[in-house]
Amino acid sequence: MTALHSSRSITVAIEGNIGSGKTTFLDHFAKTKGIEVIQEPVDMWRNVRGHNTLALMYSDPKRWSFAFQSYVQLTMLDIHTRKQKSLIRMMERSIYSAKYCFVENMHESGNMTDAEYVVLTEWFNWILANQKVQIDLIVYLKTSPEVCQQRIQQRCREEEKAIPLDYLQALHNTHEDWLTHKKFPTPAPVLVLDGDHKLSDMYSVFEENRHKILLGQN
Ligand code: DCP
Repeated sequence: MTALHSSRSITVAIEGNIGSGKTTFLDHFAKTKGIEVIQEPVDMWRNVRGHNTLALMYSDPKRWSFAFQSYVQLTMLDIHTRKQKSLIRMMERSIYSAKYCFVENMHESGNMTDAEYVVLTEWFNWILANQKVQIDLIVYLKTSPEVCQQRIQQRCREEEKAIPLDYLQALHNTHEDWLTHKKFPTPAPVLVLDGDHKLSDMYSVFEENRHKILLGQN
C-alpha cells in the first residue's frame, strides 16, 4: 500500500548535485498516474522580467550570487506553498538545498559576503517559522562529481559551459555535509540512491525503490 492508495498526501523532494540525474528521475515517475511532478523553475531564473539571473550568477558570482539566490528562495517558497493536486508530489530540489547546499557554498567560497549571507538566512528562518514547507521524504541521488561533469558537458546548457570540477566537488561536499553528515537539520528521512550507473541502469534503481518512494519512507 502506497500513498497512491491512501488518503494521506505526501511530498518527495529529489536532491543531488548539478547533473546528478534529478530530471531523469522525475521524468520516469511523471509517467505514473497520481504523481504530480514539479521541475525546478530554471526557466524563471533565466528570465526575471528580461534578466537572466542564472547567467549573471555564473558570469560574476561575487556580484550576483545574492540576487540570484534571493530569487531562487522566492521561487522555491512559491512551489512549496502551492496547493497539492495529487496524492504524491515530487519536486526537484527544495528551499532547503538552496540554502544548505548552494548558499552555504557561495558564502564559504567567498562569493557571498557575511552581510548578504545573514540577510538570506534571516529570510530563510522566517519562512520556516511562518510558512508550511512540508517534505515527507528526500531522495538523494548521490553521484560523483566526475560523472556529473560528463553529463553537464553532454547536455550543453549555455550558462553551465564553464563549470569547473572544483565547483561540483564543493557542491558534492555541501550535499554530503547536509544529507549524510547532518550538519544541518534534514526535514524528512533521506533515501540515498547511487546515481553513478549509466542511464539505462538508473531505471532499474528507480524501480527497485519505487515502493519505498511512493510510501514516503527511506
Ligand atoms: N542552481 C544554483 N543554486 C540553486 C539551485 C540551482 O546555482 N539554489 C543552479 C545550478 C545549475 C542550475 O541552477 O546550473 C540547475 O541546477 P540543478 O542541479 O538543480 O538542476 P539540473 O538540471 O542540473 O539537475 P539534473 O541534471 O540532476 O537533472
